[in-house]
Amino acid sequence: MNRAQSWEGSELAPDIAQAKDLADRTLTGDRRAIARSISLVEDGDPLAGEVIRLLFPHTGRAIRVGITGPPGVGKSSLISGLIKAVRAEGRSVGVVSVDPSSPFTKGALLGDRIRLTEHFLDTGVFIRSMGSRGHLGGLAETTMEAVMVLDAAGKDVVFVETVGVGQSEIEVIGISDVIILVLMPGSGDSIQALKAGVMEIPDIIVVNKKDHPQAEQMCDEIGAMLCLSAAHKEWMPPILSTQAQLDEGVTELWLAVEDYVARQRASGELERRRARQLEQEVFALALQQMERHLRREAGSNLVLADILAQVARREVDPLTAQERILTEVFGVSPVD
Ligand SMILES: Nc1nc2c(ncn2[C@@H]2O[C@H](COP(=O)(O)OP(=O)(O)OP(=O)(O)O)[C@@H](O)[C@H]2O)c(=O)[nH]1
Ligand SMILES: [Mg+2]
Repeated sequence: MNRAQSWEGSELAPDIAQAKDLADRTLTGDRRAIARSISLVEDGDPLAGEVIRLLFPHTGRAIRVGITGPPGVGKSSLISGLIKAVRAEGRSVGVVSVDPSSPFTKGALLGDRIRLTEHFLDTGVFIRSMGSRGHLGGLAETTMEAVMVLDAAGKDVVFVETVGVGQSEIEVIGISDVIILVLMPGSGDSIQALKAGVMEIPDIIVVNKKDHPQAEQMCDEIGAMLCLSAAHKEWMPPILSTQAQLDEGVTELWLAVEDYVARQRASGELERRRARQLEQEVFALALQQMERHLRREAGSNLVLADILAQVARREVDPLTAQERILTEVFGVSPVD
């Protein structure tokens, strides 16, 4: 029984009614409603869950483009150019720009303000920056939900910008239909990204700042690395060079994105990728819940407490304990 049904009388509970009103307005593309929905998500407000529940059936339309790469390579500048390309096709745009290092980004980052400023008055564009505060589920969760809000609100294309060298790109993988890795010549971070085995991640690689003298060399190096690391893969990411400040190469980049998504859609891989991502999300949430369950039981379940005490006395090893917890406490058999 959901909460709406459990509310006595014919009227919905006030918070449910509020969530419904907000979701309805978000679905019409109302800017203030979108902003409010994302704020709820960001704050981990209990109402957010209800809003997302209502919005979820309306998601799955937007193309989600993840843009990742080391700090300062030109991700925001590229997004600004890409927005122009998408708007020229008459399509609407959402941008979620994630800065894991900053807890203070509500509103917009100063840099992005400057970079994306020309789009702020365009009602077909919604831009939002997010920091790392709030939410138990973490930034990946918050970002995913923010993207869902924009998707449900009817944005045709949603760009997600994340800064990263190495690990933090992983976050964008679970929420993108296509991933663009941006690197730049002559930067230690970019070289480090190459070394860190990040090449497995992107569907498209961009070497931005092609006005830099070492740009061509960088493209060659990446090409060589790709040949080594991605030879076995079905898809060899194209390497494009751009000069984001002048919007050079950006139209070509947008065409590459559209081409990639069209291929994925035609082969059925887009649907499979989305299904895998959602499965991942469901499992992550279920695991969180199971962990909470286990910790709660540890305080009250006598069998579990006894097993833990035996481990503490070193009479039972952790592996055996774990097997016994599954069978004796939860009544399920361990899986190899
Ligand atoms: N020379 C040159 N500079 C560029 C180019 N593209 C962007 N820049 C500059 O590089 C700097 C960083 O650009 P951003 O677009 O903010 O880069 P970013 O990757 O979004 O940066 P963070 O979000 O801070 O990681 C800015 O000063 C840009 O003006 C380019 O093609 N050539
Ligand atoms: Mg940026």
